[in-house]
Amino acid sequence: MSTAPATPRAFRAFRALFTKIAKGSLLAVAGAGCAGGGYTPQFLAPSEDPFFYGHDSGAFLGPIEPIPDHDADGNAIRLPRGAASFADEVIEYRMGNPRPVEEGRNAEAALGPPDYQGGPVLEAPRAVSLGQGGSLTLRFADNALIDAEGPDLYIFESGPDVEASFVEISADGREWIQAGRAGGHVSAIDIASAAKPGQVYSYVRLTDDIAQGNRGGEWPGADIDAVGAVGAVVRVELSSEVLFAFDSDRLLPGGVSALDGVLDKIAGRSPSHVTVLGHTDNIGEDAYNLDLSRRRAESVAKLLEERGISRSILTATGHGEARPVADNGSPEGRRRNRRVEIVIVGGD
Ligand SMILES: [Ca+2]
Ligand SMILES: [Ca+2]
Repeated sequence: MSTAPATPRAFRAFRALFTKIAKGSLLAVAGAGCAGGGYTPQFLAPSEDPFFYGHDSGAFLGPIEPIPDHDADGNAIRLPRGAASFADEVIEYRMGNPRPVEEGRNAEAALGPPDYQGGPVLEAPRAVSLGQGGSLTLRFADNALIDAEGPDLYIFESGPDVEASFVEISADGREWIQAGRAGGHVSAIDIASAAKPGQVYSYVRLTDDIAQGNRGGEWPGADIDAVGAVGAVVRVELSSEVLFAFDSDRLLPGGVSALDGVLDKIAGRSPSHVTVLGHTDNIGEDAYNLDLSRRRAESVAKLLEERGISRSILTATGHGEARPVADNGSPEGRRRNRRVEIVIVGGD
């Protein structure tokens, strides 16, 4: 990333451009001279309209006119879930050595849509620097990563220095699979050779390629602005307290309405697959928790079937306490872990 400050004039020009984009008055942004030009998240963030992103040799061109898909040269990116396509949670940030400057250490800057605009950090940082050899683990919460036709994952690496990172993916945050190397700037990764067929991945880990040396000055290592998943996957997590009575697999009336709410959200789509996953906290016996989570997933799947989702595209699985998303050491963490996850694939 650049450490040279942008001139006030250049910055004003950038700002005028982004205001136009934010108002939706400018759909096509031309200009290879606009290196580091960006995109303002207000543009599409409230909706789930497909997200299009133009780039040219890594220089962001901003949102472009919608086209049906990324073209043969990969010059435009289509993310069917719009702003929801991007990673939502930081799981772990391990700063490499040398470390980046203070303002490059905010790992949350890698969440949500790309918003790096070039120039100095004026307010909140818009990218996080990994530091040489450092790593960043992110989770997709309201979406997920699957292997579909073509590229499945986009890594938005920012700044004038092109810095590569290794990409690993995981379904549970514990077992990791090498998925490739993101060359820097906007990189596409096709997880086809790494992914198991039909598997849904929730975690991505990026590790700066230490072999490339320190090319980033005060921002050593890859500078991550955003990580987007291409697949049209909707993930909903419902609290077990809302769905079921204590220790029971029988749906409460409130649970039925919560599930009807989920069905309303996907009305009109024709998903290719719906997976229901039950999870518990770590209180009690493993085997008991596994069985309870399975029975609960099955109850939810049954209701979905009653509501018209074909059994042939439904899978119900329980993971017991094996896939926590929060620390079981606190009541709040345990409450988050007691959940049913519904993963709806396809039908964008
Ligand atoms: Ca997301
Ligand atoms: Ca693929």
